[in-house]
Amino acid sequence: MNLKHKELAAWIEEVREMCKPDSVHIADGSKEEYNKMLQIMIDAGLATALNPEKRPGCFLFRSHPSDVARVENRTFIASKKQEDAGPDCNWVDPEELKADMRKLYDGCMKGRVMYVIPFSMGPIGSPISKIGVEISDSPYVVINMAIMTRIGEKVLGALGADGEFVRCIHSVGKPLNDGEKDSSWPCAPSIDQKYISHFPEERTIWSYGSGYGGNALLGKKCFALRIAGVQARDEGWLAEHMLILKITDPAGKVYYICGALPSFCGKTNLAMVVPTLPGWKVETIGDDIAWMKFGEDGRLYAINPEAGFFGVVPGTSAQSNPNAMKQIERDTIFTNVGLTDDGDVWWEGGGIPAPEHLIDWEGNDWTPDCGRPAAHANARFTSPAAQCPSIAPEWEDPAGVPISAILIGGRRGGTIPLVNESLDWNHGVFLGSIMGSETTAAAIGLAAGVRRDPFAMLPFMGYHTGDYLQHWLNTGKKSDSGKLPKIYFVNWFRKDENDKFIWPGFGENSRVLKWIVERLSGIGEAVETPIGNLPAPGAIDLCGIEDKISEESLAKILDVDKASWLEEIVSIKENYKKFGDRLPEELSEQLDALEKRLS
Ligand code: GTP
Ligand code: SPV
Ligand code: MN
Repeated sequence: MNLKHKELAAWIEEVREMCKPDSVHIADGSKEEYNKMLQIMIDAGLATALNPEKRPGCFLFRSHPSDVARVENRTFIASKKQEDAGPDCNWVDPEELKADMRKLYDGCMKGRVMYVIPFSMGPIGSPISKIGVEISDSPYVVINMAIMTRIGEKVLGALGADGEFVRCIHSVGKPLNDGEKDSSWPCAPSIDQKYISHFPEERTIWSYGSGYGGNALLGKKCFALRIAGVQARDEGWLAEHMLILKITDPAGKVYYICGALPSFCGKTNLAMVVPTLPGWKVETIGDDIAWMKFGEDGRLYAINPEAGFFGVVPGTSAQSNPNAMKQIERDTIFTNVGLTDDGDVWWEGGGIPAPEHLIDWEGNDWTPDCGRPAAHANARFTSPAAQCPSIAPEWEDPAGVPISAILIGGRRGGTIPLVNESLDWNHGVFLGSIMGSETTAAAIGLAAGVRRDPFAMLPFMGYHTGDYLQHWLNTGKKSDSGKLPKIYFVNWFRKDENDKFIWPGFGENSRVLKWIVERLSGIGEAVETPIGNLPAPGAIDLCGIEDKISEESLAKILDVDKASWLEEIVSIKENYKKFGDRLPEELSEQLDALEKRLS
């Protein structure tokens, strides 16, 4: 391919000289290229083609057992000054980090092809979109990027001769000696040889040693959240870890809602939710990331910068997420699920009885009584958004969709009610700042317990969290309060004394969405409480699910327990300490006001 972009060509050459691959391939993004790469991986034993009669166009990969999720303690923000990285980022001096990584990159692609993947985050040509180029020695990354983003020639076209792009380097960190046979999932053997590094001032990402998910598909968390977060701060917009959904009420009125839920807390499920309430319809715009900018009318417009979904497989069933089940029937990549003897995939919680025998995610024989799960808890599907049955026709609208409400929430067994409407923008940002979640399988090596995860961004911060929260507060000053989205704090995960979820969740979450929409339109009833506006008794529609949840249980998860909230305040204060003098004043005022209202 002839590269018009001289800077891009020079950078490719520079990386080639450092990594010393056997050859270079610039991805054109064609279907032929995608198929050819899969064939190469099947022939090399890296991929398994599933039975085309069961799962046409589907493939299975098994990762190395050490390489199954994001590695947060190996994720670095190498800003020039340490204070700009703040308390939640692992800071390393950029020059030292580069020196260390250059040694690792030196010759790291020996025996491999170096793929150059031009990609667009967001529809090509949208004023909100941005371009990146990922250089990777992993053909798995190429085909996943082809699904998750828009890649290839059309992106080079949009980049022109001098367009701006984010430089992303990725290597699995396993050069091959002459004649050495590749393993089925090459990666660096130990966790401390893995690096997920960000150079925010240079808008550059260097990843080494992992081939999995957000560690390797650099358009996703690395670019669209950490680097774009810094760009958004500088340029006055928002890059957020949020799903985007479209909801239509029985009268035909449409609302767009974003939702910040931490990893493993229900974004993909909510984005594709099938309402159990007659007359209501939900369609999907995005399931993980939202980029939002003000339109000329003073409203916030969101795009989904991605083109595919990288969704959690275990637990996905016709019951929990029928749209995802349909979506992954074809043309989907599965990673770390079980392989049945008839060439299909199987996972726990799929609502399909376990077969008598299968090959588990580690490649071993598996039987239902063997005591090990068949699929890894963080097994994922990679599937084009366009084939999601609930995808909204306007999901690629370059102008984005106007957002009416923002949901925030996490996994909390106690204290946090099912839904809580913030009093105003600043109070909503305060609620975002105190969000937390109990530990999940989305990352390796986290301690059990609640961790505060402001706006679900804790693992995805590219700069100081105090400044980030200030950026949210500033955003609220840019428009009239009537035009800003209303912020709602939700929690599907309250548990009873037997450790069982009280709220039925999934499709029934539409009942909470209904109340939110009714609040937006002015007819929903609420009671004022010290923590915010909660649904009035009877305001959450339980019609038809009286057998799943009683009014009494609902009252329990809509209660404000003063003692628990006072404990919560102690823990929030403790957490706020880490922001030091970068804790926005508005937030300490909000905390004081909450404490006053509670006493
Ligand atoms: P990431 O892709 O890691 O960011 O996760 P996500 O936020 O997209 O979460 P996802 O929708 O994949 O759900 C994660 C887990 O939560 C799965 O095991 C789901 O079955 C479960 N889950 C999702 N929604 C609900 C709900 O409403 N109630 C309950 N109890 N579990 C849910
Ligand atoms: C998450 O952990 O939030 C994910 C998976 O969506 S990954 O892309 O690996 O970050
Ligand atoms: Mn998801």
